[in-house]
Amino acid sequence: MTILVTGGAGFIGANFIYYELKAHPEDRIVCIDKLTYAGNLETLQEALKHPSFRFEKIDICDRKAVFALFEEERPDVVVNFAAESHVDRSIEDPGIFLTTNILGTQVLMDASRAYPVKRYHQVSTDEVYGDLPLDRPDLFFTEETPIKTSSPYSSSKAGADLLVNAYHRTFGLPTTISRCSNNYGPYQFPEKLIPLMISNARADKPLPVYGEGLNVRDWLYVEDHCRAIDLILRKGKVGEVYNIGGHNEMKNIDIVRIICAALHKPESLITHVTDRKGHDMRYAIDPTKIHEELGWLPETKFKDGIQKTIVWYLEHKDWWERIVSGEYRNYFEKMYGERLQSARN
Ligand code: TDX
Repeated sequence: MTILVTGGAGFIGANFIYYELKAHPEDRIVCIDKLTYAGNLETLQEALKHPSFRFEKIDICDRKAVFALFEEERPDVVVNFAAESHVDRSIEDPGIFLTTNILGTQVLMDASRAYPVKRYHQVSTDEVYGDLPLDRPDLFFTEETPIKTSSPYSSSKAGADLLVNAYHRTFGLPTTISRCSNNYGPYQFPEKLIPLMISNARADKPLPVYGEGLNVRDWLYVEDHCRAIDLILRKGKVGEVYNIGGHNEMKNIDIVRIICAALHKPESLITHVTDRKGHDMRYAIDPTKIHEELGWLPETKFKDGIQKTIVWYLEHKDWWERIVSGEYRNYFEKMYGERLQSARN
């Protein structure tokens, strides 16, 4: 079958492409990506050598280009990873989040109706459920937890999810949605917590921890997420939502300490900076449904996954050093310049 992967030059999309090429070499993968700051064609270098892989630089909001590609390729399955995904950027400038994440999803689903697909899968996030209090470790997000977003980013993802459900109910589009907890692993853009801390620690730069660093995230190795999506595509029930998470809750500050220790860097690099506006306290996924219905369980333990990730970043310095220059350097200055300045005073 032909799988159309959108946003495949980004972190999770690229990992998914490599997973599929290996697990299902009989399938054809067509990838479209706008190649924004977060999408790097270098990431797909190996995939581009593969005879059953095709890449096109297309923005999911470009209706004409998307429809032309559907006309040509007639994909059986669409997996939509394409999204603006960084919460801090959405606080600075919400507009592009609404355009890409909601209207882009609409374009893809319109094309999936015009050239009928067997499945349209929307890659969503646990952030659509809002956050949980730190003093209620018994609470988890289930698929029935009400949508209650905090940031422009999570609101845009929730908007897209609602639209996906509407297209299923109104037009009978065969949809599924997955909502995963925080991912980490190779090819993650170094604006996100783990790669940012690795690249800064390597360069003996301050490690900017928002507030006290007590916020909790539920970390999952990206390959486990890819395997879950693959299972949903092949065995999941149409019209359903599946939560994905590995019961691996950790405080931000503990993650940063682990990275310092692994890189033999002093904890004195840790710098507490102004907190994120509307900062979610805790995310925690209940993955019972995907476990019971599809037999999914995470395979990589955090202690192994974080080691693998650190080694990957050390061995792929060229990949992220090129990124941590140019546009990203300006971004870093804008987002952290004042925060670090006020932490020093
Ligand atoms: O410099 C930092 N300092 C810091 O303390 C950064 C970048 C982050 N943080 C904190 C904020 C969060 O509590 O670390 C935690 C993780 O931050 P991010 O890596 O930005 O991820 P998060 O905000 O949790 O959102 C992520 O998970 C859900 C992804 O970015 C989303 O795209 C995904 O949907």
